Amino acid sequence: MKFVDEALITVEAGNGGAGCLSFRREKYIPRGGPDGGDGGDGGSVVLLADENLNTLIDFRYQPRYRAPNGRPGAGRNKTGAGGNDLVLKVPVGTTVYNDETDTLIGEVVCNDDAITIANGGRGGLGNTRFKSSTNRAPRRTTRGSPGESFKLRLELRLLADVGLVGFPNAGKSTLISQMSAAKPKIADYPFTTLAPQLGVVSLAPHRSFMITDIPGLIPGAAKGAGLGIRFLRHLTRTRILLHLVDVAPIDNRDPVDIVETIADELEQFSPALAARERWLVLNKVDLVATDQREASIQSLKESFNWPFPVHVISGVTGEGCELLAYNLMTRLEVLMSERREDPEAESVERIWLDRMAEEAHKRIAELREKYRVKRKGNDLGDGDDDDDHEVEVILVRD
Ligand SMILES: Nc1nc2c(ncn2[C@@H]2O[C@H](COP(=O)(O)OP(=O)(O)OP(=O)(O)O)[C@@H](O)[C@H]2O)c(=O)[nH]1
Ligand SMILES: [Mg+2]
Repeated sequence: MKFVDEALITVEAGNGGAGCLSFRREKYIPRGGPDGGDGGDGGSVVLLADENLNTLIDFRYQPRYRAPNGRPGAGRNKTGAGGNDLVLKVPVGTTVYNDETDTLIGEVVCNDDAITIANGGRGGLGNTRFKSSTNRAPRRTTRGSPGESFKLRLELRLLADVGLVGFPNAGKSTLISQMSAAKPKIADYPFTTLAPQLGVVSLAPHRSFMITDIPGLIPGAAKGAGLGIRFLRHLTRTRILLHLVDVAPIDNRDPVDIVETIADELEQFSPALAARERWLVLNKVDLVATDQREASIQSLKESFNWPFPVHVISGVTGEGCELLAYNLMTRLEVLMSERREDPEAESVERIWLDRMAEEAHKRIAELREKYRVKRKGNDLGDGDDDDDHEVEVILVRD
């Protein structure tokens, strides 16, 4: 299944049915009064979150949606049938924007969350409605009002508690496969991961959290290098970031330098995301000779002078992974209960989430525009598919 996290769609709600002009005609009842019924309301277009979905691919194949019109009213005061709502199922975590005004319409964050994205038109009034003491035989009716119609942009941001960032080959996918049941592709070349992966880290019944792995970042990612920064959007709903770094890189680059490079890219993408709680994870410790391990890790820790927790692990041997999972779970529980019990903490978190969402939305829109201009320059048309990757994505939830 192809992972698509953006789609442009056009939605049209149904028009209201017209009101009816009719008079009662019955044997022995001369000049029966008006009996024209109202038109039915047009169907609305509704987004419904479905936890079984995890891509917006279907909306790429079918970009137009129209809900049925309401039926006209009829004689004998019969109201026309309403048009049924058209329900579009989307993955949990989908946000919808009006593409023309770039305004946020809403988002669905829980299974079965629903939002009406285009309201159906109201049915018109039949002539019965215009009966009065001075006008016993009104010939007036109204037409139904038109349904709303919009060009919308759907954006999917995955919901996870913990997000992984790091250079390609840092070992992100190895770690997610060590901690969860997810089985992402792992290889010793950069950009093995082409689309976000999700995994559930389960410590005990009712003690689990979601972790997401995104493609690696490289210098210049904010300007579109490598797979770019567009996948960073999927970290903007996480609570803790894990910044993974290879402590023994093949090219002997300085890990401190590597981490700073990524931090710069995060900052350019979204200052709010860059300021989020980000734990440092020193990975591949098994590659450091045992007798030098303690000293070299200690000196690395000192040069980092990291403001958040630092963990030392090996994704391959599993060393340090259990402790990392345990500490993450404990911290997430503390953060969750703070949010629940302290309205102040809840509102700070909401503001933070909104800022990250807005910054991510803006940066990705800028990148999209840049690609569009570039494609036009190259005469390649300006489709919306510049961010597609023909990849297989496996989202493991359990
Ligand atoms: N020795 C050792 N090798 C590791 C460790 N973690 C990952 N590797 C190796 O490093 C290489 C890259 O690992 P991945 O998990 O694919 O790295 P990634 O960060 O997901 O890379 P991208 O998807 O390209 O961004 C693979 O060959 C892994 O086997 C570790 O703790 N120790
Ligand atoms: Mg990977």
